[in-house]
Parts: sequence; C-alpha cells; structure tokens
Amino acid sequence: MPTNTEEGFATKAIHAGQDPLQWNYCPVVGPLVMSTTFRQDGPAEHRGFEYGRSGNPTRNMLETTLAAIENGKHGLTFASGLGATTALGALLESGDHIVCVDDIYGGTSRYFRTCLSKNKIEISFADGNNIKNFTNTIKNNTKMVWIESPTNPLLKLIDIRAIVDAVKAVRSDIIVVVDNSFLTCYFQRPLELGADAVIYSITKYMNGHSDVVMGAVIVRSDELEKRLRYIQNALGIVPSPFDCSQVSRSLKTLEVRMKQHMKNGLAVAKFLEAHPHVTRVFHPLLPSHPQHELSKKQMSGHSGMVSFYVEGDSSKFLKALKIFVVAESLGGYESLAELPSTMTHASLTQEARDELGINDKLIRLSVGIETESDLIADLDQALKASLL
Ligand code: P1T
Repeated sequence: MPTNTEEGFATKAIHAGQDPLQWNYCPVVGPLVMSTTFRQDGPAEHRGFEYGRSGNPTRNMLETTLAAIENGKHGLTFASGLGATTALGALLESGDHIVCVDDIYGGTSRYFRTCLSKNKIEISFADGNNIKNFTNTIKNNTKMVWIESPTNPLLKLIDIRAIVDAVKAVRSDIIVVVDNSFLTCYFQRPLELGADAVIYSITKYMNGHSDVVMGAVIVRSDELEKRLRYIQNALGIVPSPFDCSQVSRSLKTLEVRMKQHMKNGLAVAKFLEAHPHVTRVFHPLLPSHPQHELSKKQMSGHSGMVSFYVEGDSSKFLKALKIFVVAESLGGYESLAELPSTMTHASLTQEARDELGINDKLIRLSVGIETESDLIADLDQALKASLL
C-alpha cells in the first residue's frame, strides 16, 4: 500500500504495508509466512520472493510500516538492535573512522571498541553537547557519526539538528546515524532533523511486549538502502517471520502505549524529585533537566525512562521492589529497574563509568503502563527499605 505521509501516526502504524488486498484471501491481519523458500515459475523466475533470508512477505509488511511511521522511505529489519548496528558498521571499511557520542548503550560501545576496531576501523568518543569539540574529532577518514538521544542511561539529550548541520558543514558524505530506541518515532523523528539513518533496538518500545529481540534501520536514501539491503542478506542477520508478525501487531498500539509510558514516567519522575532520599532525577520533561528547552524543540514527548541517584543502598532498594522487576532491557508494558554499573553498562571500563557518573547509586527505571499509584507506592516502600 503506498504510504501517505499526510496520514496520522496511528493510522500509518495500523495500515501502512498492511493492505488486505495484497493477498488473494484478503486477511485483515497480514499473514505469518513461515516458508523459507518460494516456488519459481522457471529458473530464476520468481514472483518477488525466492529465499527467506533475502526476503519474506511478513518481513516486508513490517519494513513498510516502519518506513511509514518514521516518515522515511526504506525500512530494514535485523535479528537484534546490535544486528542492526553491525549492519551499519559493515558500511565502513578498514581505515575508516567513526565518531560516537560518549554516553551510549554499553553493548554498542563494546561492539565499536572490541569488534569494529579489529577491522582497523578507528573509533573516537566525544561529548555530543560540545559541538565544537565533537566536530574537531572529525578527520579526513571519518565516515560515520553515531548519536544516541536521549542517552542510555543518563538521558542526556544531543541536539540532533545542530550536530547534523555541524557535521555536514565539514563533509556532507559523513553518514549521521541516530539511535532512537529510547523515544521511538512517536516522540522523535531524526530523519526530519537531517539524520541519514535511524536505528532501533525494536526489542524495546517499538515491540513493547518484551517478547521479541529485533533491530531496524530506516533511511530515505535509495543508495544507502541498496547497500544495507545487500548487507542484510549477505551477513544473514535477519529476524524470523514470527517475530516480524509480533512486531507488526505491536506497532498498532505504539501510540497508545507511548502516551501511557509518558504519563506514568513523568508521574514517577516528579515523585522521585520530591523525595527526600533521592539525590537527583534525570527526566527530560522535568524543568530541572539541563536540556529541558532542547527537549521541547526536538521531541514531542518522552517515554517511561527515568534515571536517578538513590541516597541509600541501591541493592537494598532493588531487592525491595515488588512491582518493578529487576531486569535488563526496557520499553515493555511492565516496569523494570536496574543498576547500570553492574548490569547494562558493566562492559564499560571503570574509568568510562566514573567519567559518565554511572556509579552504584545510579538506578535506571523503565516505567511501564501499570496503575500509576501502585508504581509510586512500590518505589516509596523500596526507598524506605534502602535506608534500613
Ligand atoms: O538488545 P538489542 O536488541 O540488540 O539492542 C541493543 C541496543 C541498542 N540501542 C540501545 C539504545 C539499547 O538500549 C540497546 C539494548 N539495551 C539494553 C538491553 C538495555 O537494557 O539498555
């Protein structure tokens, strides 16, 4: 179904790529096509699909929806968020250089430092809020710039438009990638801010049900799509049709889920900020956030992500939680809590963690869509327990 960019977000999330008329039997929910291979009319005479790694109808539907809701042109899905990162990394060649904001998901940082660097690809990490220093790290061999905003776990914001403009002023062929996993295209659309590629850990809010591991990249350029499509097939990091079907279902409720995550997340952030045993709260929609003004400019809202420094014992706090589940990951309907220093960001060096402020007092919450008052009561009792 052609994408109509004028349509509202929820209309596109529910209908783009899902036209029942594309199938002979007109199913309203697109089919889950498990077949790994497709009959050909003659040698190399196929009807759009030949082999499950190179293309699958259920995957195609999802990729079309993803491109539509991002206001992009092409969507590509991968076996995980890091699979999508690997695909973007495969655009680089030995001798190339990538500049990355310094506060990013630990697994992405590990991939850059320990895997990409083996291929003689140079990595520099720079503070994305010091645009001058950031662009000063660009060299003749810089081919890619990597931004995460808000950052994981400290929810720092990066001015995407300002970085894009500054980077493109140095060299227009540098590919600017934005990891939008924390907000989704419901709250932020980096392609509209000038980025070349948006990457997702679909595992998070986009799927939102904590039952699929998947990644995606959305681009506007036909040339970039062609290169990534080749990599998707050649590296073989594709998601299963079953997972694609699950995510197509999930995207239909993305708007309502994100609205509820925002409501609960903000209520939790305000509760924590007023709490005597919380030292500091990070949430972009709180006026106390150092980049609150930027949040109003480049985001239309915020998800359920809240980080804070607890005054008491963080381990006692986490163990006392009854509704929040202590677990890695984020973005599901259920509330999660974790200690980045020993969990999601344990792969960073101690020095990097110290520099960023990821210490044993920093808690990260993924506020789910349970009843708001229950979540606040749970946090309240766990904060009391942290002082015992
Ligand atoms: O887990 P995977 O689907 O491979 O996605 C990796 C990834 C990429 N980008 C961001 C911003 C992420 O947060 C992640 C994964 N993050 C966690 C598992 C976590 O708990 O932070």
